[in-house]
Amino acid sequence: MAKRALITGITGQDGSYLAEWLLKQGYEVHGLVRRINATGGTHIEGLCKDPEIFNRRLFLHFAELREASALRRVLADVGADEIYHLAAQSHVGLSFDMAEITCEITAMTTLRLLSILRDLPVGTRFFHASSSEAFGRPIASPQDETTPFNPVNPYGCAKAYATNMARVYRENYHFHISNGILYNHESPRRGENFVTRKISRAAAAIKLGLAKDLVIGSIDAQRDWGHAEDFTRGMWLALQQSEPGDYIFATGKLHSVRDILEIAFNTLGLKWQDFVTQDEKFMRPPELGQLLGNPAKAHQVLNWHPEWTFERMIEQMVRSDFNTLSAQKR
Ligand code: NDP
Ligand code: GDR
Repeated sequence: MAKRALITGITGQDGSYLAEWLLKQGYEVHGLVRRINATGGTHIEGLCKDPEIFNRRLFLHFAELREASALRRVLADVGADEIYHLAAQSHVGLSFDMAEITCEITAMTTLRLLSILRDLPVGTRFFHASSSEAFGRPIASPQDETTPFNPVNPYGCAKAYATNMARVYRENYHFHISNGILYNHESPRRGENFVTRKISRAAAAIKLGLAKDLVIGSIDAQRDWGHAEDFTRGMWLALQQSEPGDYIFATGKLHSVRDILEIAFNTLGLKWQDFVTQDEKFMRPPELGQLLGNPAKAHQVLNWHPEWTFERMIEQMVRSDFNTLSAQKR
């Protein structure tokens, strides 16, 4: 019989890649959504329009993440072998303006789901999408699974809380719960307000004469950027192990926003210096310390190795935005 997986956040960047990966592995996939009839324009629209897949191997369920009774009903009805908890308010900058909602969705919903696990059949496996933002202003660099958390924004606080709760439930109830401590990962499906996609889209729009310039925050900011397809494969690998655990998913390489600008504009034969300016309103508080992951454990235990390079990923994003905007222009 096919294994059954439930994904929260299935309409997001990672949820959509994970759904495609699990379907390829032969799973029956269930997704939790907040608007049952509104998959149009989301990353799973294609899957939902495929009569071979939708309501045959892919099923959607409506539940408000703040309502424990609704979550409990869906989890009990689906009876998943594996639960991938990806839903979150995932924008760091916005989390300052929406601190309560961020904690409610990102932290408390994780606790709600963990509590429901107690009433599900023994053996249900649970993956929690944690974040490098829990390390915040990291006390060591690179970070590994033993580095203490030191969050510096509401989103990072919420992820640190949820990750620690997942550890508490794993240790006290012996559940198969794994945290993936995920560093930045991108793709053509990345939200348009994250820096990689903001740049790829702007470069494409400028090349097509649809925009004149790009205004961003710090061009010196550095991150450890990987590809979402690699990271979602890692989530699956984490749940295929006989023992649960925490894993750093990262490339182990730092790049700057300037590197993204170079590659993105070069891809279209442009010089970024001719179009890019900086504005305080996109600046974050000063970042002390480097968010750089050490993925040695995921390499050794999961045999997880990223297949995408940073350069190829940025080029893919730019080409994808260029094709989409060209079609819209026509
Ligand atoms: P996205 O922002 O692309 O997707 C977030 C998902 O959560 C969407 O499906 C969204 O649904 C859902 N969601 C958000 N708020 C609510 C809500 N109030 N009720 C119901 N659903 C909601 O995130 P990613 O796919 O990039 O990330 C997946 C997970 O991994 C997140 O938990 C994120 O915090 C974490 N993570 C991501 C990293 C990255 O670089 N991408 C790095 C580290 C951690 P809808 O479509 O309806 O808005
Ligand atoms: P991040 O991603 O905050 O790391 O969170 P984002 O792409 O927003 O920022 C990355 C870096 O780029 C700098 N930056 C800008 N960022 C944005 N959004 N807009 C700008 O104009 C801009 N200019 C410079 C930022 O200051 C930062 O240093 C992502 C999310 O996916 C989280 O959910 C996830 O947990 C972390 O990655 C790991």
